Amino acid sequence: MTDCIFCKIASGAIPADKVYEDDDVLAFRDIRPAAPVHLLLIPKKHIDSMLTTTKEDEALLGKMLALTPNLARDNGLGAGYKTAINTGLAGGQEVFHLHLHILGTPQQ
Ligand code: D5M
Repeated sequence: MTDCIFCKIASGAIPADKVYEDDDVLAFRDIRPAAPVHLLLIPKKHIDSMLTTTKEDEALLGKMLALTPNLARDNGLGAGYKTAINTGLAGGQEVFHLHLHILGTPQQ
């Protein structure tokens, strides 16, 4: 989707503070952090929100969730972290490209 900001980040058309990338997903720092560490994990493929996922997205969604412990550990959140997916306008979603928030405070 050409007017989607997260598609533009995924394609490299606009910059982001990336912390992880592979063929399917990308993680980068949220520009409006709500915690000392605040990452966003997105599929590279455009999906509007959880409201528009299909059965064929199951493996991708599972991969995203399964990646969160390593992403958290690599960014100082090995002791624990919070995940959130805002879904739809009524769910507080602002950017309509599916993303998983990973938030936390590094422990000493
Ligand atoms: O959260 C959307 C999140 O996306 C919000 O926390 C700000 C963040 N955001 C928006 N634009 C950017 C760019 N360009 N880089 C990094 N982070 C960004 P939502 O769940 O939709 O409410």
